[in-house]
Amino acid sequence: MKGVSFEDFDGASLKVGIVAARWNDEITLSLVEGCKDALRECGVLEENITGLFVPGSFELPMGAKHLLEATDVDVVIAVGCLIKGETMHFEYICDAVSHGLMKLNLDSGKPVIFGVLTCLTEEQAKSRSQGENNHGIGWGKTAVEMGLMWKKRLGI
Ligand code: CRM
Repeated sequence: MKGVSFEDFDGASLKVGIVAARWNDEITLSLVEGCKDALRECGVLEENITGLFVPGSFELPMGAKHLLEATDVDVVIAVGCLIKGETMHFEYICDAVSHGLMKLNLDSGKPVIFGVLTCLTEEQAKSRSQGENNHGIGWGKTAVEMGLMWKKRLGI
């Protein structure tokens, strides 16, 4: 299998936030479903999943920060899809979002999962957001692993 393998987690105690961009929403909605499928498989309760939409991927760090500060989530998954156009917009947003989300991880101390596809074509984005190759599944499991790690470190 390409990618990473995960243990069987018990996420029943976890509260998870998902912030998703509306740009390329056919892709991002499917990625969010992949995340939710994985969270459910790991035992995360439906009522412990909080969702928030923002306009585009550039807004994801601010949306994730809002979830961390205004709710009691243990971990946030930031979901977006950037598809390269004809200008430099793609490069600037990719750079800003990845740095913004990493900064939030380190500054807040809570895990923020990088659920952003950065694709050269729409076909690449589609193939990574559907079926068994839906990358949201891995991001959901990563959220549970990192959320449990964070709770264990705090002894809660
Ligand atoms: C995205 O998720 N967003 C895109 N955005 C929007 C951007 C942000 C605005 C306002 O702050 O800048 O919401 O995240 C884009 O503007 C573009 C256009 C790129 C271009 O070449 O014109 N693309 C995306 C995108 O692919 N994904």
